Amino acid sequence: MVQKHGTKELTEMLSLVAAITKFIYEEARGDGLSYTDIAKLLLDGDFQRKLAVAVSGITLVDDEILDLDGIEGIGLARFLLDTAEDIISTPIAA
Ligand SMILES: [Ca+2]
Ligand SMILES: [Ca+2]
Repeated sequence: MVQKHGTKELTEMLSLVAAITKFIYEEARGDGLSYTDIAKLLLDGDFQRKLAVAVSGITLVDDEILDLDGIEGIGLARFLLDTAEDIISTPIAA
């Protein structure tokens, strides 16, 4: 019996990608993305935590993808849809 993996590490990785995407999207819709913006993001405590969480256990992501089942796939799809909705519905900065 192959060991069953959940989607914890994969979800953490997707959360990081989502946070970066949201940041770029907001900046692009605001005053544009600059090196200062990127520096600010990299120094942000919340972002650093997300990054650390995503990087830790990164070697397990492959295993999680390889044994994704239907329920997990639906859960991830839902997570991505919710994330996309959150990003798109963010008001444009004044
Ligand atoms: Ca900016
Ligand atoms: Ca992780």
